[in-house]
Parts: sequence; structure tokens; C-alpha cells
Amino acid sequence: MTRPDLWVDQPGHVGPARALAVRAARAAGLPQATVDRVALAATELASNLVRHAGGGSLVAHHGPAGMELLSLDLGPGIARISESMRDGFSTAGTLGAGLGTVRRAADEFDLFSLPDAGTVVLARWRTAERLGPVVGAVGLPAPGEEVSGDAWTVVRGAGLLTVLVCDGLGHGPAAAAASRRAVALAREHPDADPLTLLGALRTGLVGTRGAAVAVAQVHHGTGRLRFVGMGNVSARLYADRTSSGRRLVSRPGIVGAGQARPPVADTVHPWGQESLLVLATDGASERWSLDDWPGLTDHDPTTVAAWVLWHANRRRDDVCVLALAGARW
Ligand SMILES: [Mn+2]
Repeated sequence: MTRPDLWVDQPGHVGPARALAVRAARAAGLPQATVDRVALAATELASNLVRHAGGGSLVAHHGPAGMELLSLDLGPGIARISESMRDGFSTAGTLGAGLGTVRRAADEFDLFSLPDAGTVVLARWRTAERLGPVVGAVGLPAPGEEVSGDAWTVVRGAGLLTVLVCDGLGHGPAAAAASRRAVALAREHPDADPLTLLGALRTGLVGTRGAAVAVAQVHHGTGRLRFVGMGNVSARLYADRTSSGRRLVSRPGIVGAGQARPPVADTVHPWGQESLLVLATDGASERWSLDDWPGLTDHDPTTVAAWVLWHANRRRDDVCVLALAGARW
């Protein structure tokens, strides 16, 4: 296992960034012609990080809808996005040229940028159908670790979709083992309601380090989201784009540790095409607000998750952010 991210701030980092992307593309099972497109996009994104952003991270991973490359920086932002997309266009202080190449190389492309706050670029090669609500998720291991103890999964049942974010206690391989078990159990129970799934996790994680877990579930067509959480995974629900978020409350405790009192019920919330749910492990600070980033919620849920992760990351623990969006996306 190797980290999914690489810091890129000098020309010598471009080759390793391309190699990271190629490994992820092969691991995702993409055909060679597509792997070549991923390599091209990674080269352009890494070169842009060196030339225009003062450095940043390139992330290559398998997301809910496909293999994804993310370029994350805290640079000056792209002042004129439409012009920067034209081949050959570049000015000092912008991410500049090459983004047109990335857009053509990818199946899906997204970019969000704010002046003096940075830029997230997303390139995706689809490996999964998009049905109903869509999900973006990004996770990074703690500094110095190769694997993350945080994990996410998306499970489709009959007429419903369940998302899980899980933080294995501590970090490193033992934390990763706990969260891997949680993900496997969620996949074995695609039709379980959140409370039933949490019960299965409380039993199934005994013998591991234990974990903090949040589970949300949308039943297609009902206009409702069900939520249950135990331990320190934060959840914020935005009923629509104009509403301020509300925090969904988790019960304190460690899933798998046994002694804590479990939640007695899940909670039910309105859910519509314009709704957004953001789940984040405690590797992310809770001191962020979508209001500080106007326009972000118009973007792909993966871009939303990556932006929140990048700007809220405490950079001392594993971190994972998942964004679940209503069907409008
Ligand atoms: Mn943690």
C-alpha cells in the first residue's frame, strides 16, 4: 500500500506524480488507452502545481463513480477560468495552461477556485453508473502513514442508497483493519436500515480497535434521509443550497468497544434534489462553513468533499470527507 497523494512543488515531482496516477488507474482496472489518458492528465496537473500554484497535492484514487485525479493547492486561484481552459493561455498567477488537455483526457472534469484560497481540479474516468443521489469522497492517511484508518463506502440496496464514514481508533494498519471490517459489513447488509447496520457493526467490530461510525441512508422517492452515528464523525445537512447547515448528532462512544450505550433510534430528515450532506472524520476541523466558499455547492460532490478536506484538514490525523448530494447533480 502506498499513500494516494503526493506533494508536488518542483519539476522532479512530476514523474512520480504520473507514476502514482498510473498505479491508481491500473488498480481501478482501466484499459491501457485510458491509463495513458490518466498519465497525460497527471502530467499536466502536476506541472501546473509546480509552475503556477507554488506547490500542492496530487491525489489519485478510486472514488464512488470512478478513478479520480484531484489537484489541490492553496495558491492564488484562477482569476479567469474560461480563458485558462484554452490551450496555450497562461499568465503569471494563474493555474494556467494545460487544463484544456486535462478536460479532454478525462471522462468528467470539474474545477473550483477562489482568489487567494486555492484551487481544486477534478478529473474522473468513470467505472460506475450514477444513479439517484451521487457521492464524492476523499480520504488521506495521517502524515507519515501509508494507509488511512478512516474509510468510506457507498452501498446500493433495493430503492435505497447507504453511505458510511468510519474512523478506526488511532491511525495506521490496526485502525485501517477496523475500518475495513466496517466497510465489509456495510456491503454485506445493503438493505439494512441505519440502526440495524450500526447493530451489526457493534458486534462485528469486537476484536478490532473499534471505530467511530456515521451512517446515512436515502430511500429514493421518499424525500427522507435517515442518519445514525456513534463516535466522532461529524455530519452536516443542508436541506437546500440556501439553508445554513445543521449538525446531525452522534452518540458518544466507540463502535465495537461494547460498553457504551448505543443509539436507540436513527433520526429522519427532509431530503430533496437540492440537499447536501457532508460527513467528516475528526482529522478535519469542525471550524468551516460552506458560506465562506460561495459557489462550491454548485460543483461535483467529489470537488465539494475535496475542498472541505483540503481546507479543514488538521494535518495530524487520518482524514476523510464524504459529500452526498441530491439527485439534481
Ligand atoms: Mn481520527
